[in-house]
Order: sequence, then C-alpha cells, then structure tokens
Amino acid sequence: MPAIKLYRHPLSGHSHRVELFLSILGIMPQVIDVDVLNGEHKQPAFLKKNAFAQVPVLQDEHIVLADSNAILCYLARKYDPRRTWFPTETVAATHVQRFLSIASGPIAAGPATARLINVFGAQLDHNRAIEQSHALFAVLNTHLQSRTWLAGENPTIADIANYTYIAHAPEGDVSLADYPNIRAWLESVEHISGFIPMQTTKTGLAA
Ligand SMILES: N[C@@H](CCC(=O)N[C@@H](CS)C(=O)NCC(=O)O)C(=O)O
Repeated sequence: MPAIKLYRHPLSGHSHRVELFLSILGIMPQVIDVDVLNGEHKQPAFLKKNAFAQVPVLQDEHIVLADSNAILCYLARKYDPRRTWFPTETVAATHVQRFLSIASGPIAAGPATARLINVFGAQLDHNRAIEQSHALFAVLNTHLQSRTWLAGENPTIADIANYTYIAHAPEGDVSLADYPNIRAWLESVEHISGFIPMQTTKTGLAA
C-alpha cells in the first residue's frame, strides 16, 4: 500500500481521531507534525492542502482531504471492505451521521473548547464550555444506558469521532465522574484492536 501522509498536531483531538482509525484499520501513515502553535498551518504551503488552515489533513497519493470526520468517511469507504465502520444501509448510515454531527457540533463547542482553553490558552468562555459539556454528557450517558456503541450494534466511525474529546474532557475541567455509561463506552473503545491513545496533558483538575 502506498504511504498515506497525515498532517497533524500531537495534541489535536481532531488529528487523533484520524490516527486512531488508521491504527484500527492497520494502516501506518507517514506522520507530519504541523507547528500550529507557531502558525505553520497559516503558511501558503499548508493552505494549499487546507484553505481553512486546520489540521488534520490526509494525503492518499494524489488525494488531499481535510476535516477529520470527512477523512473518517473516506477511510471507512476505501479501506474497510466489510463496511462495518460506516455502514451503507440507509438507516444505519444515518444513525452514524447523526453522531458525526454531534462530534463536530456539541463536542467541539463543549469538551473540545474547554480543553482548548486549558491546553492552548484560548481566550474563550470556559464556564459556558463546561456547562455545555455537562448538558451533552447527561444526554449521552442516558443514550449509552442500554447500548455498547453510539450507533448500532458494532463500533463505527461515530465512536471514533466522539472518543478523543470525551476521553480528554478532564483536561478542560469537565469531570466524567457522574457518567458511568460514558466511562464504560470509553473503555469499550479502548479495547478495540489497534487502539492508540492520544498523549495526555497535565492541565485540568477534573477526574
Ligand atoms: N472541523 C475540523 C476542525 C479541525 C480543528 O479544529 N483543528 C484544530 C486543531 S484541533 C486546528 O487546526 N486549529 C488551528 C486553527 O484553527 O487556527 C475537523 O474536524 O478536522
């Protein structure tokens, strides 16, 4: 298989969701760290790959793709011939898509933002991000009461897309202590063959 290149930052949860899925699929990418803290993502060379100036970007031969969830869809369609990670059946695919939207909506506004403030010093409203995280986690905890996976009977890219920022929520001072079903689901993801963690940071006080 020709080398797949992954442009990422090691502390970016959006990058990690792609790294995690590549690892589960058994694909070893060539990893290229982008110095986001010093603005490398805003330089012309990177903007040619993603005009929105964000990691991750995946390059598979001549195909250059941005946006973590879009990349997960691509990888699932191209490299999972069994079609379990992103089912093709209409209703099953819609359930997965629903949770991709949650990953790019309330997860981004809640736990990802709370962590961005602590880890990268973003000047954003921490209390609001923490509040939004708990509102989301209460719903997810109930959703997971009778389920092992977010969508359907098997792990899908819905689980991959939502995993990282939920697992790392305590780094943004969002405790997972009140959400036993979410913690059980995180453990289920961590038991998937090929799982790799994202490096943790010392910020955050919440357990
Ligand atoms: N919707 C995008 C969001 C990606 C994103 O927010 N990337 C962050 C790192 S986690 C980034 O590159 N931030 C740099 C910036 O916005 O200046 C995705 O899913 O890939």
